[in-house]
Order: sequence, then structure tokens, then C-alpha cells
Amino acid sequence: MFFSRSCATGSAASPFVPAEDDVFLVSYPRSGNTWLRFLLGNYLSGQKMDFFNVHAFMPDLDENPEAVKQLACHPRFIKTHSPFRPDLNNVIYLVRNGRDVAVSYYHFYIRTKKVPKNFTFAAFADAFAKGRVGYGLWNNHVESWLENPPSRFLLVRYEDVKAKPVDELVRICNFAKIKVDLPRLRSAVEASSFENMAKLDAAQPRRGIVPKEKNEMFVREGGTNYSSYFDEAMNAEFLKAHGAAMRRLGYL
Ligand code: PPS
Repeated sequence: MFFSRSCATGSAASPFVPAEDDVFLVSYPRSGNTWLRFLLGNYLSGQKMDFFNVHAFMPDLDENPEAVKQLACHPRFIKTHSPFRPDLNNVIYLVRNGRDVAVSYYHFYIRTKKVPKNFTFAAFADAFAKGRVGYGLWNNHVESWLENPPSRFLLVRYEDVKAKPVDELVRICNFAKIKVDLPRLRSAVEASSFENMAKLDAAQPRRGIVPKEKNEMFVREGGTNYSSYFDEAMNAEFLKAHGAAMRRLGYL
């Protein structure tokens, strides 16, 4: 039913209304949402995901609601960075250590020229701790979902996907009521490896961005090395704002 599924275009006339079986891939930015979409897309689509077709298979509700409305496959997998909204069910909420999110977001801000190249991490960390970045306080985003989980809700940690991608993908498939085919799943994990996605990222520049160095790549580091960015003061400031969610998610 799901493999080689065709996501043929339907009508775009009506406003977005969630279908009962829609599955939402929800995360604060820079938490690994694109990786999750590659994993699922490579598993389900029968095609090789890349940085263009992934948006057609699993569109972004915030950026392109029309593409979501035009999806004719079921269940629809829909990406969003939205904080809690009550009309979404079947939510896979992807989290990542907030400090790694801050580091990744910092480089993304430079990549997309939201801040100049010489903007310091200290200044960004200060803005992040105060919620003065795109999606506001990381803590609030996480708590908004953890405090109000819809009836069908799956919490997935980026670090767990890194450590045991096959197991986590099985969990996700079970949650989304998708049949599990282990050999196929392992191939999807391989096709979506950091190295393979980084190669595709380099071969497919987007939005006029031509990265000049590794930190300007979209698939940049994929790491958990925040400690080389945060000094003691930044750490204290970060934990003052985000300690509750960090503790709750087992990151402290
Ligand atoms: S966005 O801009 O909000 O859509 O970003 P998002 O896709 O959620 O997150 C980007 C980070 O995910 C990392 N990434 C990966 N990590 C491990 N393995 C794979 N295959 C992978 N693909 C993407 C990506 O490198 C970004 O993290 P950083 O730390 O910047 O490298």
C-alpha cells in the first residue's frame, strides 16, 4: 500500500483541513526534520529522496500549504515547525539537545544571511536564550507539545535516531501504521546517511545559497558538539531559559 506510492496531485481549492490519518512531523527548527523526511521518503516512495523531491513528498505546512493540500497519497506526511496547535493529531515530535539546536541555528542564520558572517556565537546564544530567534524560545516550543500531547503523539529524539536509526524508524512506522520491511528500511537508513545527504546537499544548491565552507552547508555537522561553543556563562544563561525542557527530555 505504501511502497512506490504515488503522490499524484489533487485539487488545491479548499483550505487546509487535517485528515484523520495525516501524520505530522513536528519540530523546532534545526532538530533533524529533513533527515526524518528523507528516512521516511526513502522508505516509502520507491524513489531516491533529494533536496527537491522531498518537498513534494512531505511538504512543509508553514511554507507551502498548497503542496500539502495537493497531496493525494495516504497517509499524508506533513512537516511543520509549529508550536502546539490543537487541530493536529498523529504528531511525531522530534527533539534534539537544545544546545546543539542553538549551534545549528546559529550557522543556519549565517548561511541564510540573517546575521553577518562575523556575528559571534555569544551574541546568538544570548538571542536564543531570550527567544529572539525565528521560532521563539525552544523551551516553550517543547513544553507546548509535551504539556498538551494530542491523543496520538510520539516523541523521538534526534540522538536516538543517530544511535539506532533502524530501531527508531521501526517505532515511527509502527506509530504511523506503516508496514515494516526491515531490508527496505535498512536501505532507507543507508540512503539517508549523513554522508549521502551531505553529498546531495552539496550537489543541489538551493535558494541562491552557494556555501563556501562546511558550516554554511544545510547538512553541516550532524553532531552533538555544543560544548565547544558554550562557555560557562552561556551555559548558565541557556539553562536558565531552557533547563526545564532539557531536564524533562533527559538532556541534563
Ligand atoms: S530545518 O532548517 O529546520 O529544516 O533543519 P532540520 O532539517 O530540522 O535540521 C538540520 C540539522 O539536521 C542535520 N542532519 C543530519 N544529522 C544526522 N544525519 C543526517 N543524515 C542528517 N541530515 C541532516 C543537519 O546537519 C543539521 O544539523 P547541524 O548540526 O547544523 O549539522
